[in-house]
Amino acid sequence: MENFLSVKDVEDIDKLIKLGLKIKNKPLRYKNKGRHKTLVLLFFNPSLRTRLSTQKAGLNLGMSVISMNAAQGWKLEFEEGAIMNADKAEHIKEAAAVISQYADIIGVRTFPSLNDKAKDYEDRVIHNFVQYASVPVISLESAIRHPLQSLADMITIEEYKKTERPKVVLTWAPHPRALPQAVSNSFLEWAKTRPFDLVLTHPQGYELSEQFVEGVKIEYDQKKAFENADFIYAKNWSSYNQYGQILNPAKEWMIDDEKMKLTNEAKFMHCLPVRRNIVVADSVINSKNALCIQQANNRTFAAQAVLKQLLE
Ligand code: SN0
Repeated sequence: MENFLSVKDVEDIDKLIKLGLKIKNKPLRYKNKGRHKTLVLLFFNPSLRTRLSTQKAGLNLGMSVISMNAAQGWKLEFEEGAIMNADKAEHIKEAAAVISQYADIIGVRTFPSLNDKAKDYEDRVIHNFVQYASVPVISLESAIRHPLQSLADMITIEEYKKTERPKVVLTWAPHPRALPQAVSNSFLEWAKTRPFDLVLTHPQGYELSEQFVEGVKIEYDQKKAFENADFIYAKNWSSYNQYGQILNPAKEWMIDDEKMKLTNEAKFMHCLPVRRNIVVADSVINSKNALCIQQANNRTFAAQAVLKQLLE
């Protein structure tokens, strides 16, 4: 693996999931793998789980970890040929090259603008880091993907599945703010490669980008989608076609007990942070079938599996 930006960077997905589970079983198994190596994590946007779990993953491998809130420093210029006479103090070309002098691996977290679809879907911040850094780059969530979250989700499903081919449903859920499509895009991209009966359900107007939904079964009736499901993965996203907008609040799409009763005693999954009683009813997220905390725990082992492969 050269960089970790999406599932496409992974040579053997099954092997990476198994490695995550092996590490979970004994987190300090490779505790000297990263000795005298430095992991630099740059956050252009806030993070709780990604920051702490990736930091812990690096520490479990013996790495030194430096985290930086990049949004608080000066602004970086990404435009080729820019005349830099405004507020941007440094070009990505120098910044990525300089950080590479201190880091053996660079992690980058960035969110989309949700205004300019073409720019967001170019995923320029992360791709520019790859282009101008001289060390491997790992996505800590980019404008359009969140691969470490998805790997943790695949590890979690592997742990809790009761059949060889579980029915896995990604359902849109309501939210008061316009959110990125990154978690959902990535979830589909990873889930498609797994032996799942995969179903996507959302209200009309919340269709995701064709590059992520290609080959995925879409069911507009949420209740029908839930029938016999083994895993319900809930996530809000703003519209892709009417880019970044909340078209229809669709409050009736909240996940509640009545809908969960239609499933095959499904496990409930969410990447967190979650708005209780908007996205999901207390009774569902408080139940023994909710896996959110286990998902968050698996973030460490997902990051550790990826860092181990990058170190090699
Ligand atoms: C982010 C998102 O991409 O949807 C991070 C997910 C890992 N979610 C939020 O920012 C939620 C913020 C809120 O106000 O609830």
